[in-house]
Amino acid sequence: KWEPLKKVGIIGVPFEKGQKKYGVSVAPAALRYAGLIQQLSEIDGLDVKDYGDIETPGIEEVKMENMAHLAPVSACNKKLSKRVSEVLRDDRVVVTIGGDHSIGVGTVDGHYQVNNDMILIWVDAHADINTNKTSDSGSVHGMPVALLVKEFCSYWPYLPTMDWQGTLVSLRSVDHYERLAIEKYKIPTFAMEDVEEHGIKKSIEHVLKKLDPENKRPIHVSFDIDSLDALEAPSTGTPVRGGLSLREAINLMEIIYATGRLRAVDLVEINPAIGDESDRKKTIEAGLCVLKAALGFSRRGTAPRGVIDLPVQ
Ligand code: HAR
Ligand code: MN
Ligand code: MN
Repeated sequence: KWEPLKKVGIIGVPFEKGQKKYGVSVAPAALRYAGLIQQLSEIDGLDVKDYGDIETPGIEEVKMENMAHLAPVSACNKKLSKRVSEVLRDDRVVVTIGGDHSIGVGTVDGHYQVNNDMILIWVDAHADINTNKTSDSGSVHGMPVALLVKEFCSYWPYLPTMDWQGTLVSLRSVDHYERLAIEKYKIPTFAMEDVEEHGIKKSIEHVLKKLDPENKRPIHVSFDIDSLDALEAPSTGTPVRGGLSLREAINLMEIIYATGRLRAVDLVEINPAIGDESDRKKTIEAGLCVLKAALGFSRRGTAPRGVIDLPVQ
């Protein structure tokens, strides 16, 4: 019987070389400044440990066709993967704060090292399943899913192989070759049309049932803030309208939390340098709400621990 783990470990990854805009590397500091650790610590019974930031300065660039900053991306992910495994071995749910989504390679790899039966739920406006042969941007944050899928090995020069099982949720901006890849390899997806058809609750229940009919596998959620509607989370590098409401994202996380099997959450692509003060505040608050929902915060409220009556005069 699975119970939610009441211990969490936070990793910050101030990394932005997986895309071209300045600012996404500031997100871990911005979230900490906004009260990340304190707000999580206020969740009933939750023990929060901060494992600090992953930094890999001074990595020498190597040239790779249509794949920018491959060497720094690899170095960062290698270090991150080890840290993620370490946090999981400490029996904590690992929460990784990006950074851009190229860091999803390291978080999933690190998780896979510890739980090779894990399932992955990639919540994103984009499919992030380009290779350097199909990408229009050459940015690695559009490629992590393709880097994680075993079937894609032959499309890359060399890669660790993973017997990956996962699904993409909240899609609404999929490139032509990405669509082809999804169809060719039958990657399960829940695009916004599907969320529309079933509602978020049924959609997530379908996802969980499909990936893990016996309810026994650890869950990894890689949450790109741009899965939210651009009105809900404007401070991000590639916003797309028509996305999830914050309420839907909270509900998604609550449902996954309730399984008791959530072991890793990534929160990526918040860019505090984009937009004005109100955009920034909205986006960071949305990120915090999503994380809190993933870690057991109850919108109903919780009575104080061990107290059974109101104080008297
Ligand atoms: N599909 C486009 C590309 O490959 C855009 C993807 C980038 N945006 C993200 N990823 N935030 O989720 O470049
Ligand atoms: Mn993404
Ligand atoms: Mn995205």
